[in-house]
Amino acid sequence: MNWVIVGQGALGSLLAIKLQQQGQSVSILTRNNGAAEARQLAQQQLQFTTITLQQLALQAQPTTVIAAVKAYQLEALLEQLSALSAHCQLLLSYNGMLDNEAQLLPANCLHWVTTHGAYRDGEQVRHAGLGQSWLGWHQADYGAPPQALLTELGAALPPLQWKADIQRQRWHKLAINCLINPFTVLHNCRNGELLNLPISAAMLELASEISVLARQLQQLELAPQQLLAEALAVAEKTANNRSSMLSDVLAGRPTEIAYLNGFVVRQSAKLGLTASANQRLWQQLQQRGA
Ligand code: KPL
Repeated sequence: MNWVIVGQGALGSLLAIKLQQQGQSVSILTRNNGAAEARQLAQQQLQFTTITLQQLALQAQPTTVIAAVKAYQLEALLEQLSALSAHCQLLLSYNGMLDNEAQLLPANCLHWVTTHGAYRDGEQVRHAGLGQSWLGWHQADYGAPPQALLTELGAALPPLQWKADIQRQRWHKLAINCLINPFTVLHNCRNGELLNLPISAAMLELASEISVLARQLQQLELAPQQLLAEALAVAEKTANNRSSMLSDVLAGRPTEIAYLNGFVVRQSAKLGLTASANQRLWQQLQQRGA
C-alpha cells in the first residue's frame, strides 16, 4: 500500500519512519516549501519521495493519506485536501477537538488515536514512550474496518486496535491530554515528573468536568477516577517524553490548549455548565503565552 504523510511533527515523522522500516512505500506531501519539508525527514537517515497536492489529486493507486497535524492546522488542510483522488483514504491524527467537527470532517475519514510519546530532538525523532493506538471511522457506522490498512499500520507501530466507537476513545485521549499537557508546561517537566507533583486533586477536578461534558454532549459515561488513572498511567509509560505542548512552547509554536481545555470550557459554557478548573488552567497557560 502507498502512504502519504502530511505533517512532519513528532508523530508524523515517527509514522513515516516506522512504515518505511516495514518496507512500505512512503511519500511526504509537500505543500509550502517542498525542498525544506523533504530535507527534514531525509535527515533521519532515510530517504523519502515527495508528492504534491496536484499529484495526489491524480493518484491512481490505493493510498492512505495520514494527516498528523495540529488541531489548529486541520481546517485549512482539509480545504487543501478537498480534491483528493477517490483512491485516497484520509486518516487524521491530532490532539483535542474542534467545535465544528460535525460540519468539517467527512464521515469516511479515519481517526488514529494514540498514546505513543514522541518528540523531535533537532533532526531526530525520539520515540520516548511506548503507548497504544486505536483506529476507527469518524462516523461509527460508516463501514467495515479497512483490513489491509489496519494490518499494515499495526505492524509498523503496534499495538493497534480497531474501535468501531472511536469517538469514545477520542474523549479518553482528550482527557489524557487535558490532564497531562498543560502541567508539563507549567512545571517545565517531562511527563513522568508529573507523578511526583501534588496535582492529582487538580487533575481529578479537570476529569470531573470532562466527564460531565461527555455525558451531556455525547451521552458518554466516563468515570473521572478512571480518566485520572489513565492519565497517570500514560504519564508513567511516557515518563521520558516531552509532551507535545511543552515541545510547542519550547519551539515557540502555538499550543493546542484552545482545542483541549479550551474546548472543554467553550462546549461546557454552551450547555450552561461551568468548567472552572479547565478555565483556570487555560488562563494560566495563556498568561505563559501558550
Ligand atoms: O499525546 C501526548 C502528547 O504529548 O501530546 C502524550 C500521550 C501525553 C504523550 O506525551
